[in-house]
Amino acid sequence: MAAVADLIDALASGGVEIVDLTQPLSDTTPLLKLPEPFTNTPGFRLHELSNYDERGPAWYWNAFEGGEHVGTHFDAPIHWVTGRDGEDVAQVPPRRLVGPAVVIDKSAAAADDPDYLLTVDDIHAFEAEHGAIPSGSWLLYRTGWDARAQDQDAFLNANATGPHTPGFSIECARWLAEESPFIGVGVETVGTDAGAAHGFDPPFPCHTFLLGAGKYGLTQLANLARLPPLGALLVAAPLKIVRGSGSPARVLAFVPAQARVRA
Ligand code: 23J
Ligand code: MN
Repeated sequence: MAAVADLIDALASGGVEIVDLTQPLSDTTPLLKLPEPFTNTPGFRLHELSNYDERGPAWYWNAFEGGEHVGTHFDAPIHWVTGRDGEDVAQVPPRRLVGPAVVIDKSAAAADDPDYLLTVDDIHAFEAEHGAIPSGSWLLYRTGWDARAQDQDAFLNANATGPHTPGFSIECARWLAEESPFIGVGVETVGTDAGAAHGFDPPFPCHTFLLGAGKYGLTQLANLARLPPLGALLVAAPLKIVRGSGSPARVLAFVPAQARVRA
């Protein structure tokens, strides 16, 4: 098999490009805000150990702290009670961290309605237009929310009735988990569920069904506008935190140059 050699050549020649789907991780990265009485996650923070100074004359380094579910991050099955007997983030097989990316663009719908919920019909319409979904794919759901990712208030888009951000319909979440060829979903928003999903039945259906089915979530993705609808390869690299429910992740896409959409 010459596939890896061909890939190395394609990377060298520019025939394949790497698109970084990761948001910067810092103390200003937006955070999920759960309603009372639930515990919220701490943000990401660096603690400087030395900076070429008396604490370490030739080296700069930091300690860091923060929740597992901060910034661009991976949700493991064990994160949700429905997946409690499933994999923690260290147990996710590497083969499941690499797969075809299927990119559905609902940024126009989400601009009109911040509570827009993706439906099974939307996914069937995508298939009719672009072709069949490969098994083991990741569904990457473009909503335009990445443009808000440097601003906590715009990103959460909360008012007196709570946060208003796009997500998946209850039926779509169930179909994704139980019937679809997808092994995970990736979103641009703070979580895989819609902002209003705490009030759905069941609450947080995307977490409930996907993680309960041993599938995965990726959040706060960037640069989905630079991917084609089909044809890119996703690589998600969460930290191998033993017993971890998730982890900040570096997420990359391998994109055939002629298929790349210029943002
Ligand atoms: C805990 C409770 C509710 C939600 C979440 C976490 C997430 O979105 C997450 O990051 O997994 S909705
Ligand atoms: Mn999460």
